[in-house]
Amino acid sequence: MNKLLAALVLVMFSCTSVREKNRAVDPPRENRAIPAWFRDGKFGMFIHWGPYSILGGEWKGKKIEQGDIAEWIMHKFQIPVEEYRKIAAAFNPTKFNAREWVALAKNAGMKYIIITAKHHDGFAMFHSKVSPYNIVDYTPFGRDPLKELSEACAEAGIKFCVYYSHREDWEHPYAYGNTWDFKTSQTNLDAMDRPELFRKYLDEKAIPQLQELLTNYGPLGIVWFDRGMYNQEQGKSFAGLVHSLQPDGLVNGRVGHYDKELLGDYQSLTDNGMPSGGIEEYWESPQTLNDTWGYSKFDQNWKSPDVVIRKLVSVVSKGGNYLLNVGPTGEGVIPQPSIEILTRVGEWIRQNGESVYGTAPSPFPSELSWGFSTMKGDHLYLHVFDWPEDGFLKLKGLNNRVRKAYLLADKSAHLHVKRDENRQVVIRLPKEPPDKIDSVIVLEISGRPEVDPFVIRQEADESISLDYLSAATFGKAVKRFNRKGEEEQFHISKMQGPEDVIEWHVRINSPGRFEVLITYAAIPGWEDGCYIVKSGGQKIRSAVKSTQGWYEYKTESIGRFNLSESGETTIRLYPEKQLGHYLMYFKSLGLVPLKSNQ
Ligand code: FHN
Repeated sequence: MNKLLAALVLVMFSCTSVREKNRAVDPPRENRAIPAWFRDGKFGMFIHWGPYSILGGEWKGKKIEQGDIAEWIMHKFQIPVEEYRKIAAAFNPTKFNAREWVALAKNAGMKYIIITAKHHDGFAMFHSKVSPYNIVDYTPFGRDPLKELSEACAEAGIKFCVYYSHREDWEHPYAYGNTWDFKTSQTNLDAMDRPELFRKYLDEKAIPQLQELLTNYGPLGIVWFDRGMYNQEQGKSFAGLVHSLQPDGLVNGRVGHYDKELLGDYQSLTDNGMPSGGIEEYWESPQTLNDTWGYSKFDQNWKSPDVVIRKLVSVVSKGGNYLLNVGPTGEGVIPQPSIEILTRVGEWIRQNGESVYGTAPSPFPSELSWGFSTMKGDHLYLHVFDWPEDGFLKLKGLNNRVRKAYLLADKSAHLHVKRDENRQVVIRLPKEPPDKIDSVIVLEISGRPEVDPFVIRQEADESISLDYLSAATFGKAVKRFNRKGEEEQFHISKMQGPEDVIEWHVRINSPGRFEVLITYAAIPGWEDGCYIVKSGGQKIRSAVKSTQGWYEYKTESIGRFNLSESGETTIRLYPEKQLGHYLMYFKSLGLVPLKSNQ
């Protein structure tokens, strides 16, 4: 290849990758924009607080074990509802001070607070006229902490948000969950035992309480639902209520059925979930500071400030928001270790906030060996966790000219930058990192980042594995998360027409013939979709088969490719024609080498 052609190819590849990455900040839903406070804010406080906080992980000498979650104590020890009511009736958190909690969050750099308005125990932490089982009418405390928090948040410029357990309610005889008190409760997560009774619970408690929350507490940033719903219609009616009464309010991704098409304005990852990267819809990861959400006097397994800061940076560099939990005591006090950790996080963020707030995900298609990166316009932020011993930080695949490099902690001291023989950017660093947890280096570059695409190599057995992480997506195709299952939760979907392309760059070192396997899920009704898998001049055309469920992935062989030349090739997958539905939930392509006699 002559030099001009090589440069042209480089530019084409670079544009490809940049286009792919820029799309990560596009709104996930066609009609609803994600507000700037969420998109740019990145960091929120989760608060799990309720009568379980009084118990602190212990009831009648029985203890919640380390690693288990204390807000589930009623369920764990099957505390009869009559007895749990007595515990709730003694709730008197006189040390609660809304302004102090909000100040703690604000000082830590958090931009929103989500508090449990009703957790699975069914107790309302707000003044509800729908059920007397609430903190104002049922306890000596007699105050409405949500009112106080919403006002303190408004004063401090923090978005106030509520958590509401919409399906699970251990106090209500017709809701899901309490099988030890009620023969009438719903007993399994997949199907309602008594739909007419569940409907009564929705109409008598969950929906009217949600209406109260949506009308009595000013503007809500998010209504955070949990544990999914029986069917999409029910999920949509909760999301619809939020959107109709609070048009600017967001709904998280756990509102609908976990095994069906995702509902909500953004995706909630699994608890403490960290994706490998690549999600191209807005997402948030709810995470604990120790191992429990609700207060446990036993759980001292606190994450260090270093770990918390690095998790924040890692989430943000992958395009997500970090929702970090505190579990106040029954007296209304946030545990001292939480305060100390958040205070240290705040110190770091005051110095480095520019590299977190309002940033876009890393433009690099794979992880960096020494840390993470974020970007904003023509500024690239390199978060260095492992300070190189030889004093030189190396960055592969960046094609822009670096105009200026400096430490975020000291903008006046410019760092020397050169390109080595492999075209890597090499930055000369001071001997000691300014921050042992994460030192941020700023690269001011010419234009928006242009980076090399990810190149997939053949495995040791010469097979080629093409997955969501290594792909670039175009048109409407997006890399997504789904809630079902604990693993393998990622896929690419929303392809509806030939311009909605999934693409991989592959380096062939051992040419040959390959059997092409595809893994995907498709629901009944999508069988009219056909797709093309293309490599150079070779094409495989195949028809979608129903796998019977949204996330029921199946693998099948669809044909053969002859990749007879060494070097780089591009493999693309796209719908053959325009469809009225998604093509499939794509998981992976596998190219398995064939022996000469096969
Ligand atoms: O069951 C709850 C749990 O108690 C806690 O509220 C977490 C927070 O994300 N959500 C559920 C489990 O996923």
